Amino acid sequence: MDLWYSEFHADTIKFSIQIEKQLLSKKSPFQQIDVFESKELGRFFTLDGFVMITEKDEFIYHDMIVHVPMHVNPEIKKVLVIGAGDGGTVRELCRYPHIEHIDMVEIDEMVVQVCEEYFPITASKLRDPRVHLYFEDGLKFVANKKNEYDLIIVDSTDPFGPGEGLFTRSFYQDCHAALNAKGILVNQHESPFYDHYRKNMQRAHKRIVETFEIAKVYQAFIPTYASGHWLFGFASKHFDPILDFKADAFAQLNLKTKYYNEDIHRASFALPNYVKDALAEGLKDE
Ligand code: AG3
Repeated sequence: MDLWYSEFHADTIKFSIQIEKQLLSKKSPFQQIDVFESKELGRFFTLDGFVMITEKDEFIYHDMIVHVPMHVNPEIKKVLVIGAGDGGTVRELCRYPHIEHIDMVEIDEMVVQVCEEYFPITASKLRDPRVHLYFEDGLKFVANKKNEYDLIIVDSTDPFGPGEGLFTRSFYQDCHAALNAKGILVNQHESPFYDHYRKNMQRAHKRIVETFEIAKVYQAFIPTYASGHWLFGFASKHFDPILDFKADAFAQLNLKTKYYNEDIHRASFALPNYVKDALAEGLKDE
């Protein structure tokens, strides 16, 4: 059988993966969830037809969304994770013994159920005693928190459907208020390459710059996301991700990581000119 999964990366660009088998197709109250098996990328799942994780490259995204902020402030103890139903972000956070408390707020309980069944390695730490799971709207959850967290990670879908509110100015303001004086916000920041994603990136950056004292963007190479060039946002009230990078703390922890390392930490903030220009251009919008 010649079965292919295809995703539009732009209006006239398709990315396809040959499928060995479709393992699940289910509609939750929030979105369409599909799980596939493929030869090259292993198992992967999509939400509303967009790849969220594949077994082969999820380590890149999860290393970069977690280990970058963790090495800027080695005293992070209390973390809020929004979205992230597959559990990959929590799995990486749980590798730090000094993290005491993780609140994870995922709007769609079905994503967690599916990932616990089909992606046990990614979801392996969701039942760690430090992890407190809430199946509710992250927007409302964060709006009720003040001065509480050292780190907020927004591991969301793209800005439509359930992920839409997680790219708004009022959400970033609520995150700012929910963070303590040394708090850091990291978010998945879309991609600079194709128009549609670039606009999402520009809008998010403008809103974060307007809300946070320090706002930087860093990059990673994620083969299964649009263009393979993906960005993350680092925002903080206090820390600069390069000037305050604690390389020694990383060495001491002796964490084995497959993507993140000391050089990557610094280098990931070095952006190509076309990306810098697009970010600067975006600040002028509206
Ligand atoms: N979170 C989704 C990142 C955005 C993907 N967008 C896309 N493929 N168009 C990833 C979940 C990993 N925990």
